[in-house]
This record gives sequence, structure tokens and C-alpha cells, in this order.
Amino acid sequence: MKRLLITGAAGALGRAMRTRLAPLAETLRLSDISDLGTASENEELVQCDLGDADAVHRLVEGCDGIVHLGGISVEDKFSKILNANLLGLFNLYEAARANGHPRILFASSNHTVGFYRQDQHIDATAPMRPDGLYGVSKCFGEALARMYFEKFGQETALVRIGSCMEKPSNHRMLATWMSYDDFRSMIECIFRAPMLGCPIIWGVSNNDSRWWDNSHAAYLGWKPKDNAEHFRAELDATLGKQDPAAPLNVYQGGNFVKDPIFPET
Ligand code: NAI
Ligand code: 15L
Repeated sequence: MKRLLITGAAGALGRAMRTRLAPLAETLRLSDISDLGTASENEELVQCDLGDADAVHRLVEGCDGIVHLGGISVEDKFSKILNANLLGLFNLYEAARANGHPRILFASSNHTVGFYRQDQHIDATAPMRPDGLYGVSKCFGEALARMYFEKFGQETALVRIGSCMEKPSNHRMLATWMSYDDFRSMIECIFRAPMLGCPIIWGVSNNDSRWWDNSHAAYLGWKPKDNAEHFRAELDATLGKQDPAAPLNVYQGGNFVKDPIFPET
């Protein structure tokens, strides 16, 4: 690619992907509402609010791929989710439509299906069961992307990320964890694929514990290599015996199922 846009580049995943994705494009355009630090040689930095349509149109201009990580990433006030995750996503898709439909990776979430139990095994055809307004915003994002695919041929990978971080921090994440390196290799497969379409892809490593079936997306050739199981002994030692009846250990969305609706004031 000539220019790859990464939104949410100041966030946890954005910072982890910034150097890892550099080989994928001549230029990385990095964007966030927060400060992005100093640009290195192959980087362009653009600070803007995803809720600002004009700014997002300028942001997408000249890009031939988008890794969309920007937005509210946990349960929050609806007004904040509305601006970043709903309006922001609409702005991004309209900007993509006006700029030649660059391929998009949408960072969706396991919280689209958070109310499934951990003893249920599901694939991409399972009905959504969001566990909060944040999860609902990701369901909206997936539906919006699908509509732009059906209507305009806009390709998007709908990546339902589990828990993408350095290492799992609780026993639930033995099933939901995705390593940074596996996320990087997934992104590479998504942008290299001759034909993408609009698949749902579960963003998890090659963990022994698994709830989600990615076989429908095998055509992308993504083969995650890491396995959360290596951290089990460390989690047992630090966290001790688990309560099997606690939401963290019952629901796929873990403690997100307990989040309240946050008041606006
Ligand atoms: P994060 O919260 O660390 O990063 C999100 C970034 O988006 C932040 O830097 C924030 O400043 C930016 N942002 C928020 N509102 C904005 C707005 N109105 N305009 C422009 N930028 C805005 O989240 P993280 O962990 O890096 O996740 C990245 C994406 O992946 C998010 O969309 C999140 O929902 C999704 N995801 C992440 C998972 C994980 O395990 N890290 C799991 C599932 C989904
Ligand atoms: C998410 O969607 C969140 O963005 C992230 O912070 C993690 O909590 C992750 O899900 C998870 O379920 O572990």
C-alpha cells in the first residue's frame, strides 16, 4: 500500500501496531483525538475527532487502506459512544465512499456476543447478544459496514477482537487472548487478500481454550501462532482459585455484563 491510515493510533492497540505495521505501507497516516507524539520518517500525524465529518473526510483522502481502531473501547456514557463509535463510524464510511473505497479493518469486539455463556461454542452466524451500549455500538458498526458492502462494494474485515494485550490478565482471557503479533499477521492477511468481502473474524490467538469458530474465514490464510495456555500457571499462582459462578467466569463478555448504563450527568 502507498498510504495506510490507522485511527486510534494513540491507544493501546494503536501504539502496539504503529511499528509492527510500518512494513505494510510506504506511509502510515496515524490519527487520534489525543496526542500522537513525534512523527518518524514514514509517518504522518493527524489529530482529529472522528465525530467531525469534514476532518474525517480530509483524513481518509489519499489512503488505500484503513485500520480503524479509534473510538470508545469500554462501557461509557452513551453520548461519548454516540459521537465516537456511531457518528464517527458513519463519517469514516462516507469518507471512504468519497475516496475510492479503501479496504477497512473495523475493530469490532467480543462484546457483540458477550451474553453467550463460556460453555457455548459459536461461529459468525450466531445472533448478536451485546452486553452493554459499547457492545451495541460495535453491532451498529458491523451492520453499517455490511450495508456499505452490499450497497457500494466497500470491503471490510469485521474483527471481533477478544482481549488483545501483552498477556492474558485473568482466566477468561485464556480463551479470549490475542497476541500483538497474531493481530499483526491477521492485518497483513486482510490487506494482502485478493478478495476480502465483509467477513466476521474472531480476533483470538491459537489458544487451547476456545469458544469461537473461524473456519468460515479460512480463505484469508490467517494462522495465529500464540497460545494463552502458556500463561495458565502464572494466572493460577497470582489469582488463585476462581469462582465458577462469577460473571467473569460464566459469560463470554466477562464483567462487561455487570456494567450499568452510565448517567449522562
Ligand atoms: P484504546 O481506548 O486504548 O484506544 C482507542 C483510541 O481511540 C484512544 O487513543 C482514543 O483517544 C481514541 N478515540 C476515542 N474517541 C475518539 C474520537 N472521538 N475521535 C478520535 N479518536 C478517538 O482502545 P484499544 O484497546 O487500543 O482498542 C482499539 C480498538 O479495538 C477499539 O475500537 C476497541 O473497541 C477495539 N477492541 C479492543 C480490544 C482489546 O483487547 N484491546 C478488544 C475488543 C475490541
Ligand atoms: C474490549 O472490547 C475492550 O476494548 C478491551 O479493553 C478488553 O476489555 C476486551 O474487550 C475484553 O473483553 O477483554
